[in-house]
Amino acid sequence: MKVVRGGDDGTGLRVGIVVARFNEIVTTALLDGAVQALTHAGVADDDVTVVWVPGAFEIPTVAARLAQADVDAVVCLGAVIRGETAHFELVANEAARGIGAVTRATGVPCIFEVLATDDLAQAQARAGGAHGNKGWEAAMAAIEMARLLRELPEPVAR
Ligand code: INI
Repeated sequence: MKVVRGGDDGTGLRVGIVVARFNEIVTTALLDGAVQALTHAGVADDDVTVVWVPGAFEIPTVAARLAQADVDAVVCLGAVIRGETAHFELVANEAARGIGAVTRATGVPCIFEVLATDDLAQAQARAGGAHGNKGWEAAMAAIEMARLLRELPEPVAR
């Protein structure tokens, strides 16, 4: 039996972070958590690229560009907070759909950490508050997936 686990060693990995400006008080905290986690895991500062986009809807476009360039994983950070219109649903759904499409099309792990919450307090609780920092968790997931893919065999032509 072969068991493959990715582990948490970020040494030598190149990581892109795409972060939305919308609800910046939350996303800045997610970004802080993600950067701290990458540093803790051994990712070199020079191997981290942070790109700010207007909102969560724009994340997939930049995630695709980074994934097609030279990163081992992309961390996607945003905060969608429920308002009074359906805009919330549209933005959250498109961000999820778009990031999922990029990761499957490119084969590069694109970690989905776009919070979708009913209010600001719920978001802040997950961005360095009572529920921890989802940015940290996202960064660790990126490292695990990047390492995992290096361990797995390359696809073969059939
Ligand atoms: N973008 C977010 O990142 N979070 C939100 O809560 C949000 N809401 O609720 O509107 C939001 N909207 C902007 C959207 O992501 C795009 O930037 C905008 O529609 C332009 O394409």
